[in-house]
Amino acid sequence: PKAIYLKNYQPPEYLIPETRLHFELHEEFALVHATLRLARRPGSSATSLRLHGEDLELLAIALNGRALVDGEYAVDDASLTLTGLAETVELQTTTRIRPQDNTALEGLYKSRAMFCTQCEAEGFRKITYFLDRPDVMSVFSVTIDADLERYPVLLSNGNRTAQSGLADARHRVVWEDPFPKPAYLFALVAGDLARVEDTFTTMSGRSVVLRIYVEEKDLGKCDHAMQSLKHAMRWDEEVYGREYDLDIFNIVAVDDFNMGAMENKSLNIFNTSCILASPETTTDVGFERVESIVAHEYFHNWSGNRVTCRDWFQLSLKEGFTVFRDAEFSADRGARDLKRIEDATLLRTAQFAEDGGPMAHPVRPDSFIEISNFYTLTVYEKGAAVVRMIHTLLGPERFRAGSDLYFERHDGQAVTCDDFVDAMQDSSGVDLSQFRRWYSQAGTPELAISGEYDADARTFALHVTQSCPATPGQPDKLPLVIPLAMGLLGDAGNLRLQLQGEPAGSELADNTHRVLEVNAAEQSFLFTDVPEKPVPSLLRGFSAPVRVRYDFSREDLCALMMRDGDGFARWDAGQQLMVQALGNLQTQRRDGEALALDPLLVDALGGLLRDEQLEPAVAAAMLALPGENTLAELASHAGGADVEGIHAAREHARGAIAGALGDELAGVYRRCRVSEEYAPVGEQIGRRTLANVCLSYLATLGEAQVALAATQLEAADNLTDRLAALQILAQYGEASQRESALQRFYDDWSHETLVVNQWLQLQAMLTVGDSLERVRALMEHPAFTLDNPNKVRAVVGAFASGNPTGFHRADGAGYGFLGGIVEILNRRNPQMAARLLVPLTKWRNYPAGRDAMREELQRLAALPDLSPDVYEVVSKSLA
Ligand code: HT7
Ligand code: ZN
Repeated sequence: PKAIYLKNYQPPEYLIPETRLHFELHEEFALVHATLRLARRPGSSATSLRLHGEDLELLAIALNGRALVDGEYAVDDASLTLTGLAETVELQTTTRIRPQDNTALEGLYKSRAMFCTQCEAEGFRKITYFLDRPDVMSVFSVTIDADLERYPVLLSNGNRTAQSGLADARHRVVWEDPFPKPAYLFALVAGDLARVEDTFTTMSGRSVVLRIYVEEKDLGKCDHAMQSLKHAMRWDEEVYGREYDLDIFNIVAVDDFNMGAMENKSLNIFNTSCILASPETTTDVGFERVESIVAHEYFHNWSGNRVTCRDWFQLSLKEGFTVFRDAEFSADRGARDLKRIEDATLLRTAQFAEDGGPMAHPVRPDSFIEISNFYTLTVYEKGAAVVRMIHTLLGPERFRAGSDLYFERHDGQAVTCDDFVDAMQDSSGVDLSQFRRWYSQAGTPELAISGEYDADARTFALHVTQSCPATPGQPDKLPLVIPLAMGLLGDAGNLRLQLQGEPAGSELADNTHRVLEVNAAEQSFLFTDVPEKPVPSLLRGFSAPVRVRYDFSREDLCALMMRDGDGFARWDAGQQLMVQALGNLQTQRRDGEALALDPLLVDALGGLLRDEQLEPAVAAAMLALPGENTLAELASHAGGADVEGIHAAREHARGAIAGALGDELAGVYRRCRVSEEYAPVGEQIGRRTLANVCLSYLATLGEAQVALAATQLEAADNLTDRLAALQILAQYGEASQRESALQRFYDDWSHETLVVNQWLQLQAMLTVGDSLERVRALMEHPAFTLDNPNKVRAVVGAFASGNPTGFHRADGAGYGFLGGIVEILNRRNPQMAARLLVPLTKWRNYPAGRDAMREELQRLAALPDLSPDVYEVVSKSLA
């Protein structure tokens, strides 16, 4: 497989202003009749054209109505080439495809009894010959013929313009989408589906029909998604001035889907796990995920569909911007600090690891072998953080003006990340030329900061040095523009700030908060009139995707944790204190000393538990220890992660905290367990989360406390409490208790696939006994199949990335197991195979497992017939 490069981008020689497709769906195959109006691009003089096409059987081909014969065109396994073309031509092809055999879930495939499509990024070429690139935008009309009884519902993009009966108990429906779109936004669905329907009146007074199609049995689980959709539509009008543009918006849920959802124009297709929600089958986190993914896909209608990407190197143009939009939507709907905590945790744990690993790439990659491998945390989450920094630097009003200009300038176009930044720069007058480096430079920047207080001069200086480690292909880095949100904490709270160079007594709305613009390798910021030696509160709200190093004392961290004015900074200080304490436990363990948890941390947590004013959700976040993967990521910079040591330290800390604060934990647990009708709303979610965090600490104390989990499991009326209790029983209960609770849960819920998947996942992450043995047994369970991505993620994915001690066991069997699954999926579902591989690519971070992990990658590298997806990940991670 060959890499392709951004620097080699060329516009297409021909455009396809109009596309007519006629599908004949049958049980063994489908026929696709395509009529394409091809028009030479103004400025091009080409007379030949290479169309993309894979896994297609070409049955007929005609140009301008004349059938072509052998020699007048050329076909290979990836393309169809035409020569001697006039300026405009009409190409007709008929291809036969086999959706029933399509296990890769790209293009047209079958999910259970229904046909559906997934065309992003390059799936359309598996449906028909086409210019399958996002800068070729076409107006589509689609005719679908299928058996009436099996497939009464036939859907595609746009408006339904005709329907009729056909011979042989078949029927036909025609859809026309007036908006030109790239092929990756094409969608088709055929099935026996039920639907819920609602309407939305847009800001200009148009009524839009909203429909969610699901299997009949799931009709009762669509309410939350429908409400989420309506909230998202209103929010986009209010915050961005963006109105929906068709009279109908459809969502379809499918069981077999490689990712979460897809924003096809007016026909979003969702993984059932991201759309269906009910208290019995969905946790609080699941409800929040449905809301944010429904919003994300809806927001793409403008940021992605009306204005799309010129090429796939620009993927973050739509994904970074849309993730930023959905994050702000969620923050507005719920608790802003908590959303920032979740997003920062994801970035720090997984994106920083990606940015420091062998697959590191800029937000706008320079090259790729397989684009499916670049739907990454860097493109999505770091890309969103980059857009957030523009928002911070410009402020909300100027950012909105930039967004308006972007949509006005580029509506109906396929554009680049630079076009987005240009619009922000042109509308605000803020020079963003240096800022653009965020798009081209990979790696996580580091800010080394020190503070210097001069009591006589009453000044406090912050000295900031920025650096960024080398990444593959980028040995040298340039300074970036980094907005550093901060404050100064004094004895009685946050101090008023006066920055040297600022007009004296500047009357800012919040005079205890500043955003410093760091833009050079070394810089100092001087605060004047500082009455006492302060503790700096740095990177408030996670204002940039960077690491900060500051030599805080434990007392400083405690002060920030208990008293800073910024919720995110309080949480962050607590996490740093925990990281230090857990690091000390690891050192004690390595040195064979008795383990002793930092009493300062225990005191601080006690203070949190006693603070009845603190919001439960915030208390829960502050009480939770950093995860094992977060600790491993941090340790990868200090000689490598000791998986066993991290696990042991965490378990010891949990026990020590529970031992010292048992009464407080039990009190808070009781206080939070209010009996009320379940609703996935902020206040209730906060109480449940806090109760379950307390329970997970208490369970380390022994049988009597584990019994609390058994009682909770019995009494729970919702999956959040049930699953939390089951997890605790299974992890801390005796073997017989574990097995009977797990079996009973399965017996109760075996009819609900999505609940069973969560049951599988919970077990794949248990650390008691032989985890790998358990995972192998789960794969033999009738509820498991390798053909369903949700099941594979629940068992194999959860084991490899959510069960570090099991996966990294000393004999290397975890690595061999993962490699074996990747080998099986390599051809069956290359996208899944490549994604599953990611934990193995981190081999340099684990001194103990390094050789065995690398050897497993080498074994895979030597296999014949590697898919480009797997080849790219394996070869880059070994380089
Ligand atoms: N834009 C969508 C991406 C997507 C995808 C990409 C590759 C393979 C399968 C896929 N399914 C969906 C999802 C989104 O970001 O909204
Ligand atoms: Zn997206």
